[in-house]
Amino acid sequence: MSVVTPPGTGESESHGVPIAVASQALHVPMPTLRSWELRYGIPESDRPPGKHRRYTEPEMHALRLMRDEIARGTRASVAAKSVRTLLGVAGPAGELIQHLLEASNRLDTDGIRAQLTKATDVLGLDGCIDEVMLPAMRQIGQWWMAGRCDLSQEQLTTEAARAWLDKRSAFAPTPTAMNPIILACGPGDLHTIGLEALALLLRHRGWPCRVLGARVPTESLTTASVAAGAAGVVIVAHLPTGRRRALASITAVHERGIPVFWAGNAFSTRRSRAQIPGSYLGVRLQDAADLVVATLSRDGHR
Ligand code: B12
Repeated sequence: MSVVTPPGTGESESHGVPIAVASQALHVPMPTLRSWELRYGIPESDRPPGKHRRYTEPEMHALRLMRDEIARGTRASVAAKSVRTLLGVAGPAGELIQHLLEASNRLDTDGIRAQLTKATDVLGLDGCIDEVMLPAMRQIGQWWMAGRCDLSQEQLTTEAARAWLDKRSAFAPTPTAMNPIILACGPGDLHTIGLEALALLLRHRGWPCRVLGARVPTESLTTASVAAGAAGVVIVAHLPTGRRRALASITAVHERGIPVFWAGNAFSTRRSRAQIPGSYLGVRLQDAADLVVATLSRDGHR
């Protein structure tokens, strides 16, 4: 597993520091450090824990994250899960996610938006969305489930991300395609971020987009799609309970002869994707945007 290494702190050397030094540097008792490794695998190590254990800088980083999570009141088992999520992201994205989550913890909307802008500068727009924004949202979801953050923090973070997407969309390049792509949540679904993020990526690929947003009834979707002369329609459903109604929308759009694309956790299993007209967009938004563009361009919509 690759880890994010923060700027050197002088706490460790290249071969690592003994547990006593790690304990002193982190202000965490030695037995606690041993228990984190034994019970939760933080940090991950091939070596058996013992008195000759030495902590390298990436391992110190993992321990620092664990210490800070627990200090915020998270149970050790949940903290370990969060640390593993953060460390699973390689390169600068891990650090950007961490800073975004810190801004979220401070309820700092400007800070959240600033981290997204920074992520775009570092990773490009596609990278910002797939490697920073969505993983950060998943982490917030995990915290919310564990009772580690409340609904207001989740909502504030969501709204900050949506405002950032909206602002970026206003400055997207002039479209080069004629007919718009319509994007809508399934009739039962409120989860719009993936949809709004995809619209931004499509706009940056030259496509005009109309985002209809949350809980779009099947009839409204088909009426709007026909009226706008839609080149294609994207439907997203997160909740398995909303799958049936989303499927009705997909089928209705397909029956109007409009290319239809769909995504979301409601279609996460192979079985849930069987015998649905149109194209499944997968899980990475940049790949989804490329697939939509390739399909519509091939079909002569550009
Ligand atoms: C923000 C949020 C909300 C906000 C949404 C605001 C908004 N405008 O979007 C609000 C507060 C409204 C909300 C409400 C609810 N939510 Co909510 N929410 C979230 C949260 C934290 C982030 C959602 C998000 O944008 N994720 C980013 C997405 C894109 O990531 P992802 O889920 O991993 O998606 C992957 C794929 O599914 C796919 N994908 C998903 N969307 C798209 C879109 C496109 C275009 C493409 C190509 C791919 C794609 O690609 C992703 C990458 O791997 C998630 C946590 C999470 N893990 O995501 C919960 C989560 C989705 N919510 C959940 C639940 C249960 C609810 C509620 C039922 C809670 C309640 N009891 O009221 C309601 C349902 C309301 C409704 N009818 O839809 C569950 C869903 C569990 C399930 N599978 O059934 C989650 C997973 C949290 C959890 N762990 O329990 N939620």
